[in-house]
Amino acid sequence: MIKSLNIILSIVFLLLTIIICSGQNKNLNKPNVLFIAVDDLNDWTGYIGGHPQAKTPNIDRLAKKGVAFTHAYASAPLCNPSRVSLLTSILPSNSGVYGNAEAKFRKKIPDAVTLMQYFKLYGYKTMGAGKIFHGFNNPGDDQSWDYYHRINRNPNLIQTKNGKIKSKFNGRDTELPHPSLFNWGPIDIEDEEMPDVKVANWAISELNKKHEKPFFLAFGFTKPHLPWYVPRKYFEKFPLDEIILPETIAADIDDLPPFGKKLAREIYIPSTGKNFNVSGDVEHKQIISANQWKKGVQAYLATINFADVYLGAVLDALADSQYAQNTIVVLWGDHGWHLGEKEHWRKHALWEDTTRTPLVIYYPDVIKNATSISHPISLLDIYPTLVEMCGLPTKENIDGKSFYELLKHPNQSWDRPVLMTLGKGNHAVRTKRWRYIQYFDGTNELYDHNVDPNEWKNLSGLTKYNDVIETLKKSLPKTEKNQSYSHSINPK
Ligand SMILES: [Ca+2]
Repeated sequence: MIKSLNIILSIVFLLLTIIICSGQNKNLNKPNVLFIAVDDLNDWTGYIGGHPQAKTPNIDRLAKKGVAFTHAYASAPLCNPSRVSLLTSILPSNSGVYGNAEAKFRKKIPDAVTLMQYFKLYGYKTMGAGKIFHGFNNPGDDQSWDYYHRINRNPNLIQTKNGKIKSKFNGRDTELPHPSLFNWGPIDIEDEEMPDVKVANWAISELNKKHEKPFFLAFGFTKPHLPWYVPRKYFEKFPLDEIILPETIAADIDDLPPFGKKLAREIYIPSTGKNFNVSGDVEHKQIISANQWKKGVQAYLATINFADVYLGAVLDALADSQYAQNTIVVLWGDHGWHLGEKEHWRKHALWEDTTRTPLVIYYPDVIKNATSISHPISLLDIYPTLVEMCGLPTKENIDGKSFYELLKHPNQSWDRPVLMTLGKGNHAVRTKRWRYIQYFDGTNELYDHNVDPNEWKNLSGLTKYNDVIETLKKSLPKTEKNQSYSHSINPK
């Protein structure tokens, strides 16, 4: 009797051991995620071809190895709403997070479960550094991280006082009349002093460690965000007399509605209601009159190249690590940037150049790597895609939709229009062929990307496109969360 009880107990113990071990193995077999954000990087990457002089060999080699999206778009053309939308998979119109003033996004969406939080919930170790949410060196959300690594910044590098940036380093060569944030120039310091390099080195150190659980390792570079101060050698790769300006046409903005002109010439900040010209005149005019256009282009190219070098260092570390074969790499930018197209600089608008970003996903042996996809894709959809790729339960109550099937079968049709938002009532809808923009006052723009990739000719006034517009309008949000101010139209 006792003997048979012992046998039964042994069998039960054995079964329990098998169940527990298989559960652990299931978790151990989950892929890791290396999640890379690059701040303010537009389509000036080699693989997208937004500028012929862009030098991004490391992004390009990842693009060549993985699935490279040539038409990925942010939900909002501004850091905070774009990042909150990507990291919660909730559209700005459904969260009310329209601008940078709502960096504390949980005031608007207290119950949102961020991407990292969701992975943490299902057994992942989540670690971050740099700029993932809005703000460098700011975890942004306590619930998202097991560990967030703060960088020791060199206090001499950039000091801000009363909104003015002072640099103790020689070599700054901008002559702009408003040197607060909008500034650039070579600086004479070692790369290792740059905060982004410290972020990259931290990510490398984590890739060299043994982790007991699958990890979600996120890091975000703050370059090429302004100010474009990077070590001199990066500027020297782009001689000023060889700089090619972006393609533009005269009077491009003449066919824009008043609010479109305002977005082109002013800096429009949703959710504060402020719109301003930094020194009372149109920024583009100042840049031209101070002979700074080529210098700005040079500085942006140099700063992109700097970020690319250290992105490459992390990718090399991954390739040399024990995680090379079981890690999904996701590289994204948070929105686009203008450098004089439509007389516009910076972000804060709804055109192709302000909303298009790089997006590359690499997952060894599982997806159709070495592929390029030109279907428009929203960064909003990264969250559910990663959830599905890692075999986690489907996340309910989000706006995003997984495109994992597209990663496996890139030749399939894919016609999910992408929605972009700049404050309540201002939206763009992008399909493979069209970009439709509608502002809060009902004025609109329409561009045909089959013949007009630079969005030079606004077709919205032509009656023959009425049906096209009606179809595109169906993708605008049906309801929208409020924002706390009303728009003003006073274009200069
Ligand atoms: Ca035009």
